[in-house]
Amino acid sequence: MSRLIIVSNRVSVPDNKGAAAAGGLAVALQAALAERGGVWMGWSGKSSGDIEPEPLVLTQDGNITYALTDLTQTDVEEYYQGFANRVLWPICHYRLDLAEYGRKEMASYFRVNRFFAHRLAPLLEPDDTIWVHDYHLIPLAAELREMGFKNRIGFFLHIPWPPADVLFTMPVHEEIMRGLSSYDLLGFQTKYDLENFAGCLKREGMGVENSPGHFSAHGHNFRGGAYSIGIETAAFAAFARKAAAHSVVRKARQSIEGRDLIIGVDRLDYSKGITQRIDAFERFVTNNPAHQRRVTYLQITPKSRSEVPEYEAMQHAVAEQAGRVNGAIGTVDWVPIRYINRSISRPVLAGLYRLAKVGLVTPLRDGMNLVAKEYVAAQDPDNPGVLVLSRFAGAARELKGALLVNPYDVDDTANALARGINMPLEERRERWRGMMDHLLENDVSRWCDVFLADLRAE
Ligand code: GDG
Repeated sequence: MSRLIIVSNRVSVPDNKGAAAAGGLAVALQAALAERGGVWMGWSGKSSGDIEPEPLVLTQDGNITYALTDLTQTDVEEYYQGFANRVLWPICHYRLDLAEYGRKEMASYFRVNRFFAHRLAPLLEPDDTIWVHDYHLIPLAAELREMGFKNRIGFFLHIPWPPADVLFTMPVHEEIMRGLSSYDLLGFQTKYDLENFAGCLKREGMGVENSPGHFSAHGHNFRGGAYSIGIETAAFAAFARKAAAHSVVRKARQSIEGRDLIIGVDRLDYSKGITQRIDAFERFVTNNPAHQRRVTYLQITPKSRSEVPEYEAMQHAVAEQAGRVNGAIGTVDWVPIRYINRSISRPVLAGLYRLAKVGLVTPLRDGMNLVAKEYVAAQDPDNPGVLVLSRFAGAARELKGALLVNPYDVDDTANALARGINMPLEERRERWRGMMDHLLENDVSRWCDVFLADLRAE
């Protein structure tokens, strides 16, 4: 079997905290690498200041080589914070209003991709299979092809792909489309994203779809498919069971005694719909006085990309909003919203999901949303909670037992909360069972195996 080479912006180098801390994607990719042997290359997360980064730092773990590079401070600011997080991220999440186009940032994005290709090249063997991840590295295959590499190269996009009218607002959309066309296999989260991609190709005659999922563009034939990412379902369900004994989870249970818990877990990001969700919670409590003082909404929101201005502004806005709602509807003996603005450990997270009667997952747009899947996996089969899920998350295409909402419609989400909190046990069990069976069958290892099998198939 040929070796596997994974390239992603950030790399999960194993630490001594083990699989429980790592998250499903890292565990699945490490397992795929261990099976075949290979390399995982990416950015170290560190800046080399204004001097050229040192050579790659290689760490060997069994048959896996982790290869990390620093980036100059200019590249961190222009490629990562700039083009990746202030152009591609908002555009792919349909937020034209937040995209900040700058020529320097665009140039840096392509320059860093070339730099990655040159650093990766000496590690490559002719029959290696290369799997590139996410929006930071779209031009990587084109750079490798230009250097003469003929390897099979696949790409998986973790975030949504927008329709042509949205994508084409980006000045370099053609180069981005050409970059995608240099892969052998493109993986999207859902068939809607794949359809949007096909629409972008067709719109300006950049390429054609010869048959479903088979494209020709920019002189290259390639395939595209929907590969919905999963989680490590069985392992996550086991953490959640065991986490009941964890001291933090026990304390949380005591502190909500007698009240229903609603949980939200998101990186602090404008795509996650956190402010609309807090409004919906307030509306739910106001419209349902019987639930006043009988419900606690726990929102866990680790800081993310704080160096990007939109994220910094949001950090203040959400904290202020949670404080305002608590002030408006709270009482001396009831704090309606508990807002935690830092990361908590994965096993504790699993235990908290299990305590919650409702998992409230309402992104305005999301490639997949793993929190929705984790919430389902963590439930007690005898007494499962209810998932309230945005119809604009990729996960909504799969999790048929969720209560689907339009997160822009505050009343819709508030009504779903009421329905979830009041749902009879029988209905909760039935909805949960269908979702859990789906997640057990379509877990992250399967996602990885199916993508790699398709990439290797001629
Ligand atoms: C991108 C796409 C796609 C969150 N808070 C804590 C914590 N988390 C973990 C969750 C979950 C992960 O972070 C978040 O994953 P999501 O899928 O919800 O969202 P993104 O970070 O935006 O991920 C998304 C995903 O890629 C995979 O393809 O689903 O659509 O946007 O695993 O549990 N983990 C811990 N403490 C926290 O406080 N330990």
